[in-house]
Amino acid sequence: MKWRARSLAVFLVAVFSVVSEVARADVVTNLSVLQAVTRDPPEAGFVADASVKYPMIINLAFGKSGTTSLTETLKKMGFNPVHWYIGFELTDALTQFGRMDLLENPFPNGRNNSQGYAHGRIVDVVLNTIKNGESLEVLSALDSSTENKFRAFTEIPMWEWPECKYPQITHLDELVRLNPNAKYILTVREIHSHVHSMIEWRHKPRDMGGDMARCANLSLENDQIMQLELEKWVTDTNNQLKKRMSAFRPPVPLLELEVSEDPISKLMWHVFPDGRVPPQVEYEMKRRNDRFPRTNVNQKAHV
Ligand SMILES: *[C@@H]1O[C@H](CO)[C@@H](O)[C@H](O)[C@H]1NC(C)=O
Ligand SMILES: *[C@@H]1O[C@H](CO)[C@@H](O)[C@H](O)[C@H]1NC(C)=O
Ligand SMILES: CC(=O)N[C@H]1CO[C@H](CO)[C@@H](O)[C@@H]1O
Repeated sequence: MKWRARSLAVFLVAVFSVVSEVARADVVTNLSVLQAVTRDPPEAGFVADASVKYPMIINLAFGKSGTTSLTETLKKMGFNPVHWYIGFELTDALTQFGRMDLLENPFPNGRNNSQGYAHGRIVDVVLNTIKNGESLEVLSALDSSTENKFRAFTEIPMWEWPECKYPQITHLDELVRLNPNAKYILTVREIHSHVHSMIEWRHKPRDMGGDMARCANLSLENDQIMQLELEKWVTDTNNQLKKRMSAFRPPVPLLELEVSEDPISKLMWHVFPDGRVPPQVEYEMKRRNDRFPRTNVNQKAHV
């Protein structure tokens, strides 16, 4: 906890210069009082600094793990995040600056829209950058107008059987190699409710649980069996992912984040380890009292 160490140091200097004759026992007493103050509010250790740039955040998790709460928060903080759907802003920017190639569907026999492009999924952009050996920073670098945009990727995988796309697992090595400065996170949720929520996600043309089970070669016999098999598959896959992340040399830090319980500051210490944050980040942490939004803001179908 660097920030606490820092406030301790500042306090000690103050105490010894102002009241140098103070007894050691007194310092200890007063230190504990001061620490109680600096811990509350929890974001007190962060310093707003307009010169701080937004690092890139990449979430390696599957959907329905709290990605909408995460997206809403990062949006307000100014990361201009991309959730699973790339939206008009990025589509327009890619078109305007001559990078329509990143919108192509790299999946053999993949479904295209009427213009011959993929369905506006960020997963295709991710796969295309990997194929080209490019960093996802290329999206921010399109033009000075996109400089501070598209700094977070909150949900990458897309299951649209027979298209099975989850590059954060299948192409993890390349993704990490091409994006060495990104801050990697894994949103997690209690596994039973996570998988249940995926299976409930049946809104044509998407069937998240069913398509995921097909892609992972699991049984589709009935929802109960699918639930159990998916729980095991998701658990195993995330465990393998964590093992692979810790095996990189130098190690690549991965933050597991439970948005229903963890404070926003847990994510922000990972993203801004020295505690200096863009002012909008500090403002949003305070405004939300350091909590991610808890209501399920994602009631609408992924269509
Ligand atoms: C979809 O478009 C890509 C190029 O973006 C092409 O290679 C592919 O064959 C097309 N798929 C179909 C089914 O037409
Ligand atoms: C499912 O089976 C296909 C065909 O054998 C294979 O290519 C694919 O990798 C399998 N998927 C998983 C997640 O194991
Ligand atoms: C330096 C300082 O503020 N010392 C105070 C620490 O707290 C005790 C009471 O707990 C005071 O008596 C000291 O003056």
